[in-house]
Amino acid sequence: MASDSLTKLLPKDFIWGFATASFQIEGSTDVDGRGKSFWDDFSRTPGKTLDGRNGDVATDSYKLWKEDVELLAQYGVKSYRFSIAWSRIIPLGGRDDPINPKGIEFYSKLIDALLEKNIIPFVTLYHWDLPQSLHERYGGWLNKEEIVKDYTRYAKVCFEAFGDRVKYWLTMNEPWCISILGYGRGVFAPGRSSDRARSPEGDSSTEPWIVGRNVILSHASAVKAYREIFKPAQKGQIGITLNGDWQMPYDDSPENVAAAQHALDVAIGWFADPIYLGHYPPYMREMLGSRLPEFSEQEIELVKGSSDFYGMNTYTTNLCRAGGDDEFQGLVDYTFTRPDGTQLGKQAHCAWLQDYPEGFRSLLNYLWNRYHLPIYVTENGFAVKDEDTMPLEQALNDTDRVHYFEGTTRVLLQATHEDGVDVKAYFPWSLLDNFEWADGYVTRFGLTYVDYDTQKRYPKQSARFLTKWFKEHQEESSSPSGIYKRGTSSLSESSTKVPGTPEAADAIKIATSKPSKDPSRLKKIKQAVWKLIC
Ligand code: GBH
Repeated sequence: MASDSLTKLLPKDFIWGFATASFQIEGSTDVDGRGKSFWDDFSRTPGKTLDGRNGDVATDSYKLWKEDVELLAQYGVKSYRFSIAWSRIIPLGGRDDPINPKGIEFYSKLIDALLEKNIIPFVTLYHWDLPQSLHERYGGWLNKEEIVKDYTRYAKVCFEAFGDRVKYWLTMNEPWCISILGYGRGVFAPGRSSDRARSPEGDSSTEPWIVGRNVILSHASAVKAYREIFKPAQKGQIGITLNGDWQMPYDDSPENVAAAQHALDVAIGWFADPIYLGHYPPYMREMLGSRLPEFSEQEIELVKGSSDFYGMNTYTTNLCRAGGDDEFQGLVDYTFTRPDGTQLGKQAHCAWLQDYPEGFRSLLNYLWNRYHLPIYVTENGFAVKDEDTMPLEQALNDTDRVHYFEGTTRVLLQATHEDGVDVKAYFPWSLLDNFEWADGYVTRFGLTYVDYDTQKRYPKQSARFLTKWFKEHQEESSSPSGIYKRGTSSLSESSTKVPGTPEAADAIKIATSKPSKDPSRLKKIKQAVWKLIC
């Protein structure tokens, strides 16, 4: 049975690809009318990033995006998850502020180029880069009345501009991180915290929970707009993506078993329970009392059912022990050291990450059983210890990362075929080494190595592994698009060439490009398929 599931394939409509986020890759922070995001100055402030470096250049992808698309095509991905920088679209951010045509143009061209290569754009609207002016004007995420309206207008501008071609939307990336890391621990922009050594302002006991509520409402309001105004014609899917690692009891003691559930309630349930079940987890109220901001009846109606799928970002597993005073972990202590002194798995470069694929499988099962919705894994990845200081050759031979993905892909098959979990997508993080937030550039999560002196990209072994793995473990697409894509994948060892002529390839390009009013389009598509068959 077990070995059986490992030889079964993923269905042909399974989506896999690599993920990035705007501020982590784009650079060019002051060109073409982009307004400031609150990460711009935060990352330039001494002491906020480990290596003192900022997001001004990153992987220079605002300039090198064509190269990035080419790389994705070489990897043979079916999809690319990227995020839109709000302050490129609306430089000052607000609902009455002007739209920047250059910003629209940038993402529009990127989307077209992806579709041209038959790569599905999977778009995040907010991956942590709030327009600075909204933070200055009214406190950004702290201000419910303003932010919900401003975010909704921004989302609508994006649906309007890109929704003819984008069929997968994520409203927010990881609200726990937005709230806790930005307004509790104060390690991410805007860096607010009760710790006065860190921040002159902030209240870690109240602000994160207020921000969390406002992020949920903003998400839900944008989804309502999408469903009412755009979805009937555009027919896309929309949801939110949550971070959350598997939480395992340290041992069998009842208090540690309860602790693992408490950790899940605060890491995941805080957002997932209102969105999928219509209420906060009871433990949140037990822990926070009146500090937990309520939803009105009307608000909960808006929130409940506001995600078409479960968007899952996950990296590791924690062993949980009751105790400690960290509310952000549900008053639970985390460790990777088992009672017998052994480690859970291989240690990554960052302290919070070890390689434990069984936890990934348990989490998939937990989420499927609790929320009963298809799961899109929108992030999963590993940073090899000391990769940044290795010679290039050694860094490219990233065996620890390959091992990590061997594990997660194996359990992906097991969860699908043995456990019956409906997993629809898998996006390893990240296409490129990039700006790793408070870590600066010393922690590398890329499947592709970036030499920051030259901006040259080098595929790592892990990228080759994943390309090959999906080629071998997914049913072949019978659509012309699938055939077209296989032919363009030059990295794959056993690449089969597209049968047919250059005209056929051209015709398929037309067929797979964005729907136009061209009346002969259908005819061209038919011709394309015909030429391929013959
Ligand atoms: C993702 O978050 C992000 O979406 C992505 O932008 C980032 O590059 C990637 O991870 C790699 O880090 O010890 O309290 O500071 C991952 C979720 C949650 C993982 C917070 C690290 C540290 C918690 N993160 N966690 S704490």
